[in-house]
Amino acid sequence: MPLGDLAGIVKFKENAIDIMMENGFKSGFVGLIGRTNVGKSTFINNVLKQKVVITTDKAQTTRQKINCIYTDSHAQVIFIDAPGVFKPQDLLGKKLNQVVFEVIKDADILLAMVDVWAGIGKGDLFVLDHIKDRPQPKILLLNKVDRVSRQKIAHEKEKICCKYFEKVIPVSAKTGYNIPTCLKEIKKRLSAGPKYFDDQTVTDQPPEIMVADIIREKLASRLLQELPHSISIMVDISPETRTKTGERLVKISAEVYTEKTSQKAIVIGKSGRVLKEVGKQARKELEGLFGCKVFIQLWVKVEQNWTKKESMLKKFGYY
Ligand SMILES: Nc1nc2c(ncn2[C@@H]2O[C@H](COP(=O)(O)OP(=O)(O)OP(=O)(O)O)[C@@H](O)[C@H]2O)c(=O)[nH]1
Ligand SMILES: [Mg+2]
Repeated sequence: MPLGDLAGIVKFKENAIDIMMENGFKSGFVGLIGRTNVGKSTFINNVLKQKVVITTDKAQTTRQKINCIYTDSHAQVIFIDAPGVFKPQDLLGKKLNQVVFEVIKDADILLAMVDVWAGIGKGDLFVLDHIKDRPQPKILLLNKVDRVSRQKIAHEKEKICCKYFEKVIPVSAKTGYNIPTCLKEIKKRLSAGPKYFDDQTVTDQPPEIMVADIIREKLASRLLQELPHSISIMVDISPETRTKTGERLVKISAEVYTEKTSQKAIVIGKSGRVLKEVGKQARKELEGLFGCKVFIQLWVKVEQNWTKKESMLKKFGYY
């Protein structure tokens, strides 16, 4: 990081501490913890009222700890979107679970989430068991209540030892039901603290990760259950240029890695149809994100068994 930026951050933090002293400003890090697919990332997007993290109906969509920032005049809540806990089948799966345990250890408040529509299973109980003795304040969210009856919610709740949680809140991450209540309960439990990020910042993800995730999301929706787990994407963003007609243009080159040659063929699709459609959808969303024209080139590569290789996980940024 250039020294100029660093000095700016130090100065910014001093200012933030002044705000805290004057106004009783509160802030803190809230870890979202749960089995894969329960709706953690959907919940964060709804809290922030914009899409900040990707969501899919496939397992282990989230692959990094991602800070997502909610700010109002009284508080700043930094939600840590974590990977979902899942029985690991390979080194990638193990690594993602490790990330969850780091978040459980480091967050100021723990927000555990279960999916009452799918029902509480062994995976949920495993997660809840790991956080039950943690010293942080803990809130339990019963998600996807838009899809179930009151009786079903009560039935699922009985499977959980709720006494470890200061609050149990039925929510719908999709419709926004009870999200204001969640925010109120979280803010009550925050300590006085600085504004770590300015009011406009909603995430601290590098653009390369956001772009790679958006492409992975579009691809995952077109692939069958296990295949999205075998995909990793590396992105290069060129400095902004201009189109022939003078419009701002960002050029993106993305390498889509699969684990097997057979998977490469599926990702490309018949006559390149899958890849073409993924590129089109991703470009549309990225033009909204960057606020300018976007040109994407997608290259599909095979890296045999990368999910089982430490060196490859490092290359792809999972370490
Ligand atoms: N009906 C309904 N569907 C939801 C709700 N919340 C999430 N979903 C759906 O559940 C699926 C998984 O959502 P995600 O937000 O990606 O889940 P996640 O917990 O972040 O998953 P991982 O990143 O894999 O851990 C998506 O298809 C969402 O649209 C909800 O409240 N109601
Ligand atoms: Mg997620």
